[in-house]
Amino acid sequence: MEIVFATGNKHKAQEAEAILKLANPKVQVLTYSGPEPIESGTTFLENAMIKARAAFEATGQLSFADDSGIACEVMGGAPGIFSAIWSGTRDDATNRNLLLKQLEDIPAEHRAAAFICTIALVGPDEEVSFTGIWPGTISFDVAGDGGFGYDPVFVPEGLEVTAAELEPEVKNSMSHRSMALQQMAEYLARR
Ligand code: ITT
Repeated sequence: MEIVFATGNKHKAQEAEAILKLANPKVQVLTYSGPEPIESGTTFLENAMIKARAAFEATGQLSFADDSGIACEVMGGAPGIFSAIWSGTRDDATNRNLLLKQLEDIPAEHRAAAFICTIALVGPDEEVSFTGIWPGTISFDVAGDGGFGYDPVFVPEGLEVTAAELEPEVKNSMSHRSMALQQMAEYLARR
């Protein structure tokens, strides 16, 4: 079964391919990076739906999109849906350095955060969504060179290293994206 993944983010594409290969080997992911629709929604779900609907309309094939980000408790859930452009640029290092600066006076016990990923799946007769939440805390410094985005400043619950210090297979076995895609793979298998 072929399924289109609408994303311009190559890291997301790599992770999704690896996760879905294990979760449902019958699913073949085709990455689509056509004209990006304006993400005018106010939630991960609305933005994921906007991206998935645009891909379905352009390709006519069953399509999914991922809207994701990091939410910090002490910041009321920010950066949230604005994670990719938090500093006003799309540069990962600039974005995570700004977040570290904003939290510099916040003590360890108030640094709770979570990665959130909502996947929207759109086809001719269906519109469904799946969400994964990966809890943890924001570190005081960057560490690790794996992953992307906020991985070097995110310490998953139960671990003492950042997500960027994990092997890709380990991140993909526990991440927010993995939780959401696993649900999508199960949905596709029973459909
Ligand atoms: P597409 O919309 O084209 O898929 P994007 O990067 O613009 O790509 P989003 O609007 O969903 O995607 O923003 C997601 C941002 O959240 C991403 O750029 C990172 O800054 C952050 N993020 C999401 N998942 C992450 C992960 O697994 N590790 C680190 N940062 C992540």
